[in-house]
Amino acid sequence: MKRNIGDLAVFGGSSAFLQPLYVGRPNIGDRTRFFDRVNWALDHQWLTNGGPLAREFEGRVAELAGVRYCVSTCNATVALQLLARATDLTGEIIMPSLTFAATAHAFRWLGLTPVFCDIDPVTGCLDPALVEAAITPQTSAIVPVHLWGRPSAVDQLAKVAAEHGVKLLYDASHGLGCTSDGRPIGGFGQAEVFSFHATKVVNAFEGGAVVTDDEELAKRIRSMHNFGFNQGRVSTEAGTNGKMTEAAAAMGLTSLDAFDETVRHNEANYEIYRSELAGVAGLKVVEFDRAERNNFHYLIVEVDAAVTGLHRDLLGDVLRAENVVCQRYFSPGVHEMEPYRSERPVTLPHTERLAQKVLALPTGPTVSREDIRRVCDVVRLSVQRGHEVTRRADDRAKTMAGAQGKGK
Ligand code: T4K
Repeated sequence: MKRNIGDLAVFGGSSAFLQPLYVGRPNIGDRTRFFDRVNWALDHQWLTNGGPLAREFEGRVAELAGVRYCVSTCNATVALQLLARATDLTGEIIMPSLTFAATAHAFRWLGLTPVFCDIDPVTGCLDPALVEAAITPQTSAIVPVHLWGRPSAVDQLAKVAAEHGVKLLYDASHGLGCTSDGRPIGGFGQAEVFSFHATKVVNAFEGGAVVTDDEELAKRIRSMHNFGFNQGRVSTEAGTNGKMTEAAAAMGLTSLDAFDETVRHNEANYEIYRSELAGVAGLKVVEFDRAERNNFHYLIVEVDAAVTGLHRDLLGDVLRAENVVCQRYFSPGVHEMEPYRSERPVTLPHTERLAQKVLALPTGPTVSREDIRRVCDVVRLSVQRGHEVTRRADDRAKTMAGAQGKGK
């Protein structure tokens, strides 16, 4: 256990972990089942184009999401694009900025205009009143994100979308297995999109899905993700290739088999983080509504530099020196990245404030109770002695700059 600032690896102490402890380790499940499934696909020589494993995966995802239709895709970015095309979006798309760049890029890549809207500072999700104020005659859709699996204000957003006649399409990349008022994420708006990237709660190496209760929409997306072909393999409109392979579906199914176990482990990890970091002034562990189902996949802490004297970025440096590979999910906000900051500069006070504070810490089945205790030792020590850590880091930076100057 580290007791003094001098024990921190960033100041010359030994690292808390010999091997890197990552955020975003894949949830693989039983690899024998995975290889059995892949062997089955190889034996049957059916590797893609809506094969039996992809269809089974779709059925299981639809069931978990409580919807009638699921179309699996090669990733969530393409799933968002398929959805944009299949719902004939035009002009401006209102979305949050506190998200992964793909939410915006998916639409921008199609020539649509992401319009970033500020969030509710408590939930981190779109503020429906601000969404309403951002609607213009060019707006064709609202694309909220269920940030870290916490549900957006689905009922208020549905009301705004209906009143203004715009589509409501969710980026639910983080939301598999979560609920809003007991209703599963997946069934809100016209459709929702899941990601099954390697780093997600269920992984298919790379993968995504559009889920919906709208039969016509599902049919159009299924066709579009296979070059726009109809049953007779004649294209009825310009499509793309957005299909999920059988190998990806084999991984997705195996990861899904482990889903309940993964969530149980995540929840237990969450409780340990909360108790280890309880009462540390200026540090908050993200809260989930315990009346809802959550997947607890993202373990986010908020560091308030005004209270702790320690900026989130410096805490990140301290942790990385200890071999704890944390992530700034999601900072900076997408509106502060190119091309958006040049094309359409905007100020989003709540987003910018929260983006300065958030840090994702390691969780998931490969992270043990003991790992978390060691991570929390470092976090507690650094945050509680935040002013001192900052002073010492500044002094070290000045010394290094001086030494470099002399070396020239
Ligand atoms: N919308 C939202 C709200 C999203 O969060 C995302 C994806 C999307 C849309 C788009 O979905 P996809 O089109 O990707 O299906 C990672 C993922 O690449 C990205 O999919 C995910 N969001 C985002 C939150 O995280 P990076 O840039 O942070 O990835 P990277 O390579 O830096 O890895 C992150 C961590 O995961 C590291 O600690 C290493 C670890 N890792 C990663 C991989 C790939 C592993 O341990 N094993 C692995 O195989 O974006």
